[in-house]
Amino acid sequence: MSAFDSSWLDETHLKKWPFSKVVFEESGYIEETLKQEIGRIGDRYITDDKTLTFALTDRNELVEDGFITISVVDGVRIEALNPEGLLYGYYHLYQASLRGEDYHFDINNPTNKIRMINHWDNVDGSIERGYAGSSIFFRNDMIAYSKERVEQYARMLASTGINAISINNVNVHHVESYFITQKFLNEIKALSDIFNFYGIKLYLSINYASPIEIGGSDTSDPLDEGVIAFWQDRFKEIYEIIPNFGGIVVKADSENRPGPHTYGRSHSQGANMLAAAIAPYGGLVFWRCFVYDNHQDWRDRTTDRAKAAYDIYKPMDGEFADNVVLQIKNGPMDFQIREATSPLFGALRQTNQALELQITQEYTGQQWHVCYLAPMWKEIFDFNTFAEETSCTIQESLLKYTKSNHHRGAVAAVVNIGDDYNWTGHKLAQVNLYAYGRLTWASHQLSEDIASDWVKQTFTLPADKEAILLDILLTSRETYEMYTSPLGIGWMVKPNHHYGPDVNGYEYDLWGTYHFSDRNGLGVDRTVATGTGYSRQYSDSLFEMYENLETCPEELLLFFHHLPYSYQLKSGKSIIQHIYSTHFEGYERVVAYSENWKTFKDLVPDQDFINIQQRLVEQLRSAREWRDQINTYYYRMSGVSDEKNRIIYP
Ligand code: GCV
Repeated sequence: MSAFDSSWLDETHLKKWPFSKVVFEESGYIEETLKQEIGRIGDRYITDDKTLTFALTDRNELVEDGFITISVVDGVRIEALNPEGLLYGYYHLYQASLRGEDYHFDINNPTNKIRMINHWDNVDGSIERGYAGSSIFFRNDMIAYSKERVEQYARMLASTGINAISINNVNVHHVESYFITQKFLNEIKALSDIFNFYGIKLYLSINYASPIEIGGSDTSDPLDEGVIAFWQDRFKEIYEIIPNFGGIVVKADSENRPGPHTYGRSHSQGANMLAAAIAPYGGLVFWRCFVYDNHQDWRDRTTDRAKAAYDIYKPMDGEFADNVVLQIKNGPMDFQIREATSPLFGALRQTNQALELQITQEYTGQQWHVCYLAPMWKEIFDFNTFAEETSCTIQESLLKYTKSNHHRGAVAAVVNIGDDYNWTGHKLAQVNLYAYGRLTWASHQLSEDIASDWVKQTFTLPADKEAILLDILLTSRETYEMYTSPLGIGWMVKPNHHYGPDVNGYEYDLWGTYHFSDRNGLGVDRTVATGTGYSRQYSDSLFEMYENLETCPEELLLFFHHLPYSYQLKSGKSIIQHIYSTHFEGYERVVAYSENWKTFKDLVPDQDFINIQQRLVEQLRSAREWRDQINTYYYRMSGVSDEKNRIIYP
């Protein structure tokens, strides 16, 4: 048996596979991949003597990577514009077979062109914000991996439509700075080949200060000729070794990382220099917008971290080169369980942009808590930015407001896998990786359907148990939100590692993540009228909605307003009562999850049963801690008792 599980692709779950014959009319390089994939199924599961045909086509109803499945007399034809499309078509059919579903004969085009995974893996084998063991690529300052494992990973990604991967942390330390040199490039090429086999392009995160760190220069000024020559040389060599290298991901001037600001240069100057050097090879520069002052003074109520990215990048709209993609986190703070969406979406009109999501559960329970993230991601994709006062969702803005059509639609996410047997630490966290791929392909799919597909492909359960598991997944995000920080205020986590409650952990720190609780109330006033003015970064209708207490969505009330504990919510409850009730109820929900899971014994493999059970024990312990610390803190602050007299420790 392998040291890792075969995830949602396990062929032993096959309910039917009617194809005894496969015909490749024309399928390009992917023919080898398809043969290998079909070879895994072998003859064991064949139920009929139908033919599966693969053919490249020039149908104009298809876009790149899209596919069409057609019912024909002797079986099924899959057609696509490009080889990768055939692979996606195959996985579509194969996964339907795993679920025992009838094939839908339809056209399936992806919405986004670049569907990317970002690793935060370090070459010593550790993973920044990783909760599922060590890196599957690196160990002891070397590239070291199991080929079988990386192949299985590439399959998993390709089966959901992922077509791009960056393999190292955006915080690029000393040894990793050499990834772009002969020292590592041949080994990286071998990794790249594994991913290419599944239609996935490899990218690297680079150190902006590489000319100094590894090039013997005394500057990384983007306008310096030596610096320009350094990068030209690097890209020349990279592309000689890895001809279809995807490009680079850059974290610059962010959380103490070096960047163009050091030299008084703008981010467009910094990014465009790299873009010019990589352009001859068709490479892309993913430039992250997670830039803010991380040396704030809590005494100063005018500086607002949430405002930083818009203040920096909006004035540069239109200045970035055609092959630069600005990578923007979904919210203006940092992957909280609830925060507003970044005002850059809809505001940038002439800039290629990518939405950045976080699959790894840094602030959402670190893969000890079950937290199905698809419902949150759907809200983000579907969020109406009201750009130009017309309806325009974030997903639409990714397609509409670009500099170059070539890169229309890009989404990236920080992945949640490591070398744990089940990839994600918590077996149920696999669903987040699966759902990310599915939503990045087409965000109109329902969270329920995606979760249900994952459950069906992963376990074999009777209908009533399937419904229970689905209910756990679908309510889990709300549950987590209930027992952690209230009404969009976020944070309140223990500093540095970000796990577990610590109401004031960051309150007097320099990271700009405050809640300003006092004896009267709590929340961050981001209004124009009396606060930091952040609300003005949105289009007019959103600005008015957030600015105004009556129309501000309640789940974000404390993200935008500082309010008294007595403030009455639409439910009729005061804020303080809402805090108490959600914390008690959230905890009770976890009690129910644990009780329900006990009934899954013998219905799922022992290893999975025990894994999930142990995680639920920890989730329960942690949820209790959250409940009691938050409730006690606000009881002490406000002096108000719980209306229902539940236990709050004084
Ligand atoms: C890779 C947050 C995380 C950091 C991460 C950073 C980023 O601050 O806590 O670990 O660094 O985001 O996205 O660059």
